[in-house]
Amino acid sequence: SIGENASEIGRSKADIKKDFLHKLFYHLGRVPALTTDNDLYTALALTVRDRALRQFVRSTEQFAEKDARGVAYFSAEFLPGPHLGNNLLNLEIMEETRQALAELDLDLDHILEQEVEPGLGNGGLGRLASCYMNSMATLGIPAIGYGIRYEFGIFKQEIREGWQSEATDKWLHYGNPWEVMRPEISYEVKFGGRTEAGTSKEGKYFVEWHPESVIKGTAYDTPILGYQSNGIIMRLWKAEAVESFDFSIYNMGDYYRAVEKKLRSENITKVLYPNDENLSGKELRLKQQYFFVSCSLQDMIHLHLLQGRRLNEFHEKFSVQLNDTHPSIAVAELMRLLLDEHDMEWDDAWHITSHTFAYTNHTLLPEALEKWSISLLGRILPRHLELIYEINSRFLEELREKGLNGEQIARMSLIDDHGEQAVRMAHLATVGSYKVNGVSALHSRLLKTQVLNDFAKLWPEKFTNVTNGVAHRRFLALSNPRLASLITEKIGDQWLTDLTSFRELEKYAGDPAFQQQWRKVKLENKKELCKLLAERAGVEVDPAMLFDVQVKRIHEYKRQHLKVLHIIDLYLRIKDGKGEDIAASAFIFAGKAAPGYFMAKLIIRLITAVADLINNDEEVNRKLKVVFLPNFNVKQAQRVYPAADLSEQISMAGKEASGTGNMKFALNGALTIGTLDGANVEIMEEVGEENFFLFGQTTEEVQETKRKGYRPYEFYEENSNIRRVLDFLVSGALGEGDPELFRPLFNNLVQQDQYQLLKDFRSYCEKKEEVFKLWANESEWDRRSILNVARMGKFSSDRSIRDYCENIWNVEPVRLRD
Ligand code: 26R
Repeated sequence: SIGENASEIGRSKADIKKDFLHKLFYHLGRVPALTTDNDLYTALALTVRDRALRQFVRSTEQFAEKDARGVAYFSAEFLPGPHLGNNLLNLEIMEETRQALAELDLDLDHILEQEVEPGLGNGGLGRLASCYMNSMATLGIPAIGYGIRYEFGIFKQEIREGWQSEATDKWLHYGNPWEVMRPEISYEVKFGGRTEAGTSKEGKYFVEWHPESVIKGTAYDTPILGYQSNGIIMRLWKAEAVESFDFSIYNMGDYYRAVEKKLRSENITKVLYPNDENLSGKELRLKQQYFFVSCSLQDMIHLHLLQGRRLNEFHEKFSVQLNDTHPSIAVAELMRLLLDEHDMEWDDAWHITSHTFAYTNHTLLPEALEKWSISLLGRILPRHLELIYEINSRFLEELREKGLNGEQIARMSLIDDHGEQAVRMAHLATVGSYKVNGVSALHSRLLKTQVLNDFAKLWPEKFTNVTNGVAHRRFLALSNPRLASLITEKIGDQWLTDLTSFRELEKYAGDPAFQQQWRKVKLENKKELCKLLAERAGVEVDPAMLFDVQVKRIHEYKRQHLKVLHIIDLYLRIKDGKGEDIAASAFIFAGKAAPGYFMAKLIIRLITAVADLINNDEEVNRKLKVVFLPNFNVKQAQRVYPAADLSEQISMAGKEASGTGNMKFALNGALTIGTLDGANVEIMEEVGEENFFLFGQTTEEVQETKRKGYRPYEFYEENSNIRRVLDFLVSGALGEGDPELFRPLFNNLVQQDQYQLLKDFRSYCEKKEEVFKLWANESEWDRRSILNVARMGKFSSDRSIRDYCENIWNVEPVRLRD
């Protein structure tokens, strides 16, 4: 086999050094005197990529040998973060590499810094996909991740005069050493045009699709390693024109038109849509979704047939996980491929399709539930619209037979008839899947009792939960090496493959010597973050302060402004000379706002305005600092979580599907202040109520408040604290003295307050008092911090993937030989 015969790639210091120099000279053609930092990075990346690809080839051979059932993870977003460090960790050659470079007078950390990460996702959902890739590889799951190779990922955030501004993310500018282009793995994808039905000579009904245009998708593979040996690939599709333009055309006009056509084709994978949780029905986005789904399904069918299998058993060999509804057009596309391109009958095709897909829902927010208008679908994907109508009419007929009434049937229809007719993609995904899951216990419950209630009543066995998890190797072993080695000294290193073994730390929670070491690690991490804060935000922070951190996409439901209102409250108290009980705190924020989301951008402006005010006020700035760290991404995240004392998870209950940052913070020893939302509920369950700062209304209370008619203005009138803080927003004290700057926020809070900030404000402030009190008691704080970490076992993405294997995929891990 290739894997076994491929020339051995060594793991020793000498091997790595030799290969690195080889890449530098012969791959990059560099003489030592002219070598740049990017050359060094690229040479090392290529050295490591060889080893990663070897693991991938070996794993693939063994999966094939076992004829194992596999998983295709369909995701419009992946946020892998920097590859180099993670791959060194997973290959267990970090130290050898460090030494090899040191012998060449090179510093590994400096080289690691050079990597530009692929920002091919918005936030939680994309990062989750990448955590799952690492865990699937680690556990030996035959898996492939399919997605889109965006030329421009999530925008780069800069702060200009306090406002967010967006710059394009040119992540491919210096090349991408991790990917392997596969020009021979490419598929054609059709768009537009019309369909034509006919009957063959044998009397068989068929439909032909005469598209307006055809675009080619080419595969780019990136190896993703698991811990100790196994590797899988993330296969991303890039769009190109079908024929590179026709050189036989001598007419200049046609020549340019041919070039134009090529450029238009490549548009499809140009840029990631930066809208988190808000849909605008963009044609190009629909094209992106269909493009990657079609390439991926064609690729799977090709592989399946190549292995000599029959299409009838497609669903026995593959499970396709739909990461939210973004790839849900796959339901119609697989039907099309089976019916129109592989001559199957409807019932057989539907059996295969509805036993292939499983759908994960990641949000309950109505504005984030995808809908595509019938007119747009009909124009771009005419055949799919027909198929969706057919799926729907059969589905509704089934409901009628079951005796459901007209109202129920209209609610469940794949077509929304209110206003402009549109296809409800969550309904299509639910009908076309054999399993549907939410991403935390609470979210899955709400999914069943609210958003998809009718479906859950119809098919109770279809619905399940898989609580999210995080790649603890990246978010602890790699990013917090000090804490990782302190823990390993105490309990050994089996936690790298079994996070539940952290339980053994519990017995040291009260040990003063251990607490002291624990505290020292946190302090060192905070000192490092301080350097970053000074460099990127221009704010000097004392590492002894309480680091109170909220990092996540900026959204009203996540309530970054709740934290800001509290900071203003503290500021006013200090100004009144009543701040003795306030712990010296650094309030750190980071996160991107969708470029068209006015309120979110105004919240960023509010944070920078409050930061300016407080950081420059001598009376206050020894007690409080406020920092907005620009351009939060995976690389920054890895420096933030290890340095946090307090994790802010303060969304309105019922709105945050899970959260995964909450897990990363707690894993690194932060205590959480949070609501009973998403996975916070389960985190609190695991760590114990007494080790968690809980505040705010429950989901049921939120709904009750709304039902009774919530009048936020009453809080403004009746609570003098709230009034003082809100009035301050429009007093002219913030943001260049313009009292109108934050008026929209003020109005929104006193008039609507859709996310009930004012209702939860008092409870939040009271909890903060408890936080400050506990902070004064160092050893008790440390004890709770240790207990939090000790009880995080459940939140490894290894556990999530095991859950998917058991409850959804019915896939067995393959024990791999090296
Ligand atoms: C339709 C389009 C506008 C769109 C909607 C939503 C594009 C992107 C998203 C991203 C959303 C679904 C997302 O990232 N959701 C987050 O998923 C995480 C992983 O499950 C959760 O932890 C988190 O609570 C949830 O907000």
